[in-house]
Amino acid sequence: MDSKERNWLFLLVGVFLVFNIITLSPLIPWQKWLLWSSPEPDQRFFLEYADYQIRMPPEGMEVKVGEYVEFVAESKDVTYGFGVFRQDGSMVFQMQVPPGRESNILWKFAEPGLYDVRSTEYSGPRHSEMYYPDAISVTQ
Ligand SMILES: [Cu+2]
Repeated sequence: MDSKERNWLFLLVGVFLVFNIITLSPLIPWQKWLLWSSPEPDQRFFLEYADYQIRMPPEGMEVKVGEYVEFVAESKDVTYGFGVFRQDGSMVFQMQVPPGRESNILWKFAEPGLYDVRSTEYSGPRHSEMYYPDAISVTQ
C-alpha cells in the first residue's frame, strides 16, 4: 500500500467514524428517543396469533394520545404481521410476528381516532381475513 492509498483509507475511516458519531449521538433529536432512552410503557397489550386469527385483549385496546403503549405479539404457527392503519387506509406502523419468539413495539399515538389492525405479512390462504376494523381506540 503506498502513501496515497493509506491516506484515502484514513480519510474513509475518518468519514465513517464522524458520520456514525454524529448520527448516533443524542444531538440528533430522534436518536435521543430511539437509542438513549427506554421509556416505560403506560400500557401493554398482548396479541396472540394462531390459525389466521389474532386474539386481542377482550376488553379492547384503549389508548390516550401521547401515552406510551407497548404491543407484544406472539405467533403459535407461522409468520404474521401486526399492522396498524388509519381510517383512510394509510399505515401507522407495522412489525413482523415470526413464530417462536415475542415481538414487541413501543408506540405513542399522535392523533385520536379509531385504528384498524391487519396482518401485514402474507401468512397463507386465509391471510386476507386477518382484518380487525376499529381495533384500537385512541382518545385525547
Ligand atoms: Cu397474514
